[in-house]
Amino acid sequence: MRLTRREFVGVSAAAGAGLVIGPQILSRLVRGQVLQTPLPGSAIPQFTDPLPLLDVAGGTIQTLIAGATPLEIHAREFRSLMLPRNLVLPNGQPYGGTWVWGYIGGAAVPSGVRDTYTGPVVVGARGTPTEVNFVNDLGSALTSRVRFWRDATDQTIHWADPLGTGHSMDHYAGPIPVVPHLHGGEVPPVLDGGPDAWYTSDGKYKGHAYYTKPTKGKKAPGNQAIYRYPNTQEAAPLWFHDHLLGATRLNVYAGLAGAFPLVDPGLALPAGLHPVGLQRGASVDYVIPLVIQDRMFDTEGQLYFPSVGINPEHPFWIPEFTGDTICVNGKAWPYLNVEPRRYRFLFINGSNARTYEMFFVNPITKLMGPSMWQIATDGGYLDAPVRIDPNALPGLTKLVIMPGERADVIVDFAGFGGQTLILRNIGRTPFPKGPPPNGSTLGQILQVRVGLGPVPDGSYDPAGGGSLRPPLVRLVDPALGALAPGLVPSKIRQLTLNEVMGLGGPLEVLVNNTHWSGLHMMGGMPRMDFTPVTVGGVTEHHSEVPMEGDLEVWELVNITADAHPIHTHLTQFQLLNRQGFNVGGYNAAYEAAFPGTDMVDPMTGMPYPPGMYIPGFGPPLDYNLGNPRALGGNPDIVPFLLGPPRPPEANEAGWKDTTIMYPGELTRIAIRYAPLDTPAGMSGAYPFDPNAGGHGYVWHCHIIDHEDNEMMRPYSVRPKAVPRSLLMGTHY
Ligand SMILES: [Cu+2]
Repeated sequence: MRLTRREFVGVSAAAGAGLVIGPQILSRLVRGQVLQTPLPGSAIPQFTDPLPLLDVAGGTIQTLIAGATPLEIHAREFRSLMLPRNLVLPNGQPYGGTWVWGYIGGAAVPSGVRDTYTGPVVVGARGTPTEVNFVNDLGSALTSRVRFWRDATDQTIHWADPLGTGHSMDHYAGPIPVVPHLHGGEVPPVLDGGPDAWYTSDGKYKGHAYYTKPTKGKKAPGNQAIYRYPNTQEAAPLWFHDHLLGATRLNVYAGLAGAFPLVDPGLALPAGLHPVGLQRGASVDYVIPLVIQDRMFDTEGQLYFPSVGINPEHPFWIPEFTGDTICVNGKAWPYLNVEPRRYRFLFINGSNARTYEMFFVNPITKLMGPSMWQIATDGGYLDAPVRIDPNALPGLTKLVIMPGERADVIVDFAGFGGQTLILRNIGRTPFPKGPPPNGSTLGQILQVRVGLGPVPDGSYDPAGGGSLRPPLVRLVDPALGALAPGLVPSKIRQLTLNEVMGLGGPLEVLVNNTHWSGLHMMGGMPRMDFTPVTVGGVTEHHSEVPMEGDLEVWELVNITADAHPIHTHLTQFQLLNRQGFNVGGYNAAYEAAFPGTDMVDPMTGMPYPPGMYIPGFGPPLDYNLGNPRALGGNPDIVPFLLGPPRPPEANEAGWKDTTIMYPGELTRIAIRYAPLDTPAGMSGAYPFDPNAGGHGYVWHCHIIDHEDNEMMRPYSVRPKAVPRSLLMGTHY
């Protein structure tokens, strides 16, 4: 296929209109860099190439069945066919693939163009630790052919800064740093792959929280980290992705993401349900991952990332990346051939900032369906399948996932033989109040071509009722939206989600109005109500320091205009409820509580008077004593609550590690710092020290552009004095 002249003119006009020559672009031109011209998503042909499937199912996504043998996974740079393979570019050249970064299992250097960068999919088994040597073979930002990466780095935000240049206004041009994080994993803190555990491709530079399992006797190369995941938790659709401090948005955008479905050999699933798919007689129908990521491309078919910042303080960081092209498993608008029977899909929202609100529809007849049956959330199987039926108004009609969330879903295409369906997206951007997506581009995710039938199907039928598993541990009664009977939280924390405005728009985004450092402002004074924690010679000031085994209730007050997917490391939580509040009234009380300070307001040049919001001050009151009802240092939300609490949706009533916090609402979660299968009412302890090496974890917004610019806090767990079966330096 070839772009028509009209499309090409459209591309050029759009690119010209969007091009604002700011000083940063001029400086790039001075350095002789090539300016990228965007290729509008509307110019990319749709549904021409098949969706990449697992290689065990005949597809191209590398699948690694993890056993006792250690794995080696390399982060590499290569070309991947993200756009239609027969595309002719506006310059008349045939499309030859898009330069990306991806994880590839094995030591062999791949040659040629790959079908996808998604993966690998590592199937881990509960009870058998998975040891992975993550090797960084990405080279240097100076010579990388992933052009957008260097041009979008912003060294003015709190980032890894391997070369120690401070808050340089230039782009980063050194060896590329990475750090892999197992999202949803119940792992020791030194294996968490947190933002400060990064290491560069040349092996010379490391973050202060870097860790690798000791290699007996021989010196390990510096460009790798060996993580031995304990796999002690219940079966769950985990995934892994890069988590580099201040540049996760760029490393993930370049392609560093895979899946880690953890299966439980000891869990008896219903007949016809296989740990990694559906069982049909003697054969296994493997799960079809759907890693959904919006992207932008340039006229040469390369990844494009807007990098003209909106505030002079951060010349290249943009508050939220949302692209104009939908990619699934690394392909722009792919199609999938199915038979008219059941399939199992693992949805992973791997996008930077876009929320998807999805259902199947026949675009010709406009009839909606089939239903989706969700069988697992982020942290594992639900007690029973939950139907998401687009025709069931006012019931649960759409699958809504924000960045970081997963949904394990069964869809039955029986009765749809011969039809061509679309997986449609109506998620607004920003979510949930922005404009809806264009129906012909961002409103479409995947085309599903259903073959003629009927065909026999002996696989597990979620419509048949019955339970999926022994009842999961309930910290929450989801029907009531209340704590399970008899449970009393050790602590209640009431924390805020804040957006700090600059002259040109959002300047940074915060949790509890607190920077990562816990200092009042960068380079400022520590708060006396926070706990200093030193790791690798660097001191952070933690405000959330839960006791191992404790059940806490966190109430997150979203006083921003948009929804945020809040993610906790180490432990999953259960959603208690959501409740509206009088935003104007609460904001007034919140602002009034700020004490004033000698620090100068950059907007006015004057010190902040009492009663004025101070960005990055932390909470206005003392964290421990300021609000007698709840920790957190914020005025009590209770007088401002509106209406009754809303229980979680049926498909949220399981373990979650990432959940949607809507604007103007208080979202309450029940979170316990213990293995998830610890019975309710019991305290519990991890088989590893959750404070091993003195390290902590993080909790943050999973809009990656937000987490990269301060919407993330380090936290640490006070461990119990109990013997551990897994020891640092020995078992991991
Ligand atoms: Cu956010």
